[in-house]
Amino acid sequence: MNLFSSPTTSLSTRSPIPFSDPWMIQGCNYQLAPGETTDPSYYYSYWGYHSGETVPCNNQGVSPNLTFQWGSTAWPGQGIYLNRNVLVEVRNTINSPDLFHQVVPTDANGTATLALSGIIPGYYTVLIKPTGFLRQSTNMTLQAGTHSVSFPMTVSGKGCIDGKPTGPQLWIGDADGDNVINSADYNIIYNYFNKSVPAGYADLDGTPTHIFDGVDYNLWLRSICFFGGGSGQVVGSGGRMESLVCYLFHTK
Ligand SMILES: [Ca+2]
Ligand SMILES: [Ca+2]
Repeated sequence: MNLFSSPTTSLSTRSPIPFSDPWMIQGCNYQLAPGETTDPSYYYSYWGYHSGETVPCNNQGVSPNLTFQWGSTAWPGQGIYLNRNVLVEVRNTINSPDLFHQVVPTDANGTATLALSGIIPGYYTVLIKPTGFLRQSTNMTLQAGTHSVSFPMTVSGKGCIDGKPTGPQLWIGDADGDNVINSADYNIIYNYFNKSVPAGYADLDGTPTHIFDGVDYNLWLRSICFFGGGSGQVVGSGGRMESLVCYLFHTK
């Protein structure tokens, strides 16, 4: 990390490179210097306010806690149940590998709390995937302490007939858990229609009986229609899932 730039080898002419406070060393929050402001043009003393001091490191070794809520508490009344397994992932960016992942069950309100073990304070992409839904993501700062975040698990698509914006629609239809809605999910619903949802597959509406029926089929069909754009498939945030994650996703 370059903190200063200089046109010569003389450090006395160095200029600070702007960055956002608080900045960190090995995951430690470095406090503002006495009198320092968050103004990026703040002038840093030649001698440095913290010269020779131990870096404050109150946060190091403490994992952030995440409390998240997905969906709407109105959904159970509409037949979509929120108490189901949810895969939680933390990445540096949407396309980088998982730094953390864990499957956690949410309660009837779609809420769960977990410790993000090994995550040092920083700015991250957090992704969740409730069973049956496609993955959604958000970017947020994670530090020691508890963080709350919500995921709507809805997306506005285009009407199948009129092509007009649909407004928020359920981001649902992934029966086999690969983060793609396509004919493979249709075949599963078709093959097990009016039967119990087999192990390894996700009931879409999450009714206590866990049966594939016309409700699940309609949820799949609406997503293909609203989000598929005629392509016959819909891919969730971060792309198709890897087999390892799929395995975790299906493990209770
Ligand atoms: Ca799928
Ligand atoms: Ca069902």
